[in-house]
Amino acid sequence: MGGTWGPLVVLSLLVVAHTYEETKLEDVVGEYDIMMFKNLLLNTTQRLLQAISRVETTAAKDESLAELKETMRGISESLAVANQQAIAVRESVNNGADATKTELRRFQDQILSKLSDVKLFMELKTKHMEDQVAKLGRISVNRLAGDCQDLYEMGFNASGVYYLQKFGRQVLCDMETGQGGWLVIQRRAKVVEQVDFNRDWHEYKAGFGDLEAEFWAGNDFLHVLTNQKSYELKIDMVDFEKGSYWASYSTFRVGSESSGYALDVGNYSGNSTDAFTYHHGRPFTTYDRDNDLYNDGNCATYFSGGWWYDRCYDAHLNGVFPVTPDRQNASFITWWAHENGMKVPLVLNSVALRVKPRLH
Ligand SMILES: *[C@@H]1O[C@H](CO)[C@@H](O)[C@H](O)[C@H]1NC(C)=O
Ligand SMILES: *[C@@H]1O[C@H](CO)[C@@H](O)[C@H](O)[C@H]1NC(C)=O
Ligand SMILES: *[C@@H]1O[C@H](CO)[C@@H](O)[C@H](O)[C@H]1NC(C)=O
Ligand SMILES: *[C@@H]1O[C@H](CO)[C@@H](O)[C@H](O)[C@H]1NC(C)=O
Ligand SMILES: *[C@@H]1O[C@H](CO)[C@@H](O)[C@H](O)[C@H]1NC(C)=O
Ligand SMILES: [Ca+2]
Repeated sequence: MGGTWGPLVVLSLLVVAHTYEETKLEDVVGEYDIMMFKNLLLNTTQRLLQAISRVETTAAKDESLAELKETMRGISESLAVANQQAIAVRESVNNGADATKTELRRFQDQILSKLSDVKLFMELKTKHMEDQVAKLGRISVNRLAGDCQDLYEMGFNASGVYYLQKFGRQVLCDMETGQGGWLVIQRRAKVVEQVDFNRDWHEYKAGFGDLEAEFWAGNDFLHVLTNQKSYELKIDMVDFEKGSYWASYSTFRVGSESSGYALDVGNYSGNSTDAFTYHHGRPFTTYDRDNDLYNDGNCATYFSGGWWYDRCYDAHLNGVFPVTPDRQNASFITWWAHENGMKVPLVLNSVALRVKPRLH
């Protein structure tokens, strides 16, 4: 809709300007004033066109276009009034009625004051519109949320499912842990219906599950998300009998599909063990795409669930949910820990992976 009226109104503005020429205003007012006025028209038209093209590239254009339209209509009306005045002057000059030098000067003054009204009006309106466009630009371009931290900074401080305009998708935000602004990229928990994480490449690529329950955000999304800023990762885990643990990584980035969504993770801190750095640099593997380093088979087939397998894992957070936990079953959601110098598996019945822009 924006594309249709904009140029039309500008056109009518130019037509009005052109009519001024036909009435030969130069005969009535000084040539210098006419030139000034034409320059003003050109200038404001130029600015309006620039403003329109900016508005047309922004997202929330409807309101601003309605406003622009109104502004342009106002300007056209004022110009039409000024034009009527000019025609009246010319007619009275042509009719010769009272065409004395003093009368002519009186008309000249009227026209000039009208023109200066229009000039003022146009400058005010153009300025106002430029302000509107600038404001719109801030809202729709700079404030296009790309993660939960952006939303948090916009004042959204309640945890829950939000719509991320930048990526046109829903995400789960944790606005309460730490300073808020955490985007949950994976979650496992005891729910009414456990989600099957043994999925193929395309399902891991697109993401699956239920943001209110268990889900995987999707490898394509992880790639674009973690490449817009530098992100940290926090993993919260609960072993079915040993309680809770956390692991943080100040680097977390996922490569593009052509890299196999290669994992860039590093700089552990936490109160569990660093089981994830083992997977650094590895591409993603699913049962239908073997990118692991295990030569005799596919880790995703052996242990269930897509992951950045090596040969095969120290952390396995997309494994089978342990409905009946068993520390010997390597298909369950697992995180290798150390206990009294022994390597022991944590079997998790609750996990969440959250990312947040790293604060420098
Ligand atoms: C229009 O005039 C303003 C000042 O009145 C000036 O800053 C601006 O550069 C001019 N724009 C054009 C396109 O001539
Ligand atoms: C969330 O924001 C509202 C205002 O938008 C404020 O009243 C409230 O105290 C905030 N809550 C927290 C936990 O910061
Ligand atoms: C790890 O940290 C969490 C959160 O601070 C705490 O609840 C938990 O008890 C800690 N676990 C261990 C093993 O220290
Ligand atoms: C590693 O993490 C610590 C604590 O979070 C931080 O102070 C340090 O700058 C990080 N180092 C790198 C290389 O990112
Ligand atoms: C491990 O758990 C999976 C899923 O419940 C099951 O299919 C498999 O048979 C179990 N393996 C062993 C060795 O118990
Ligand atoms: Ca293999």
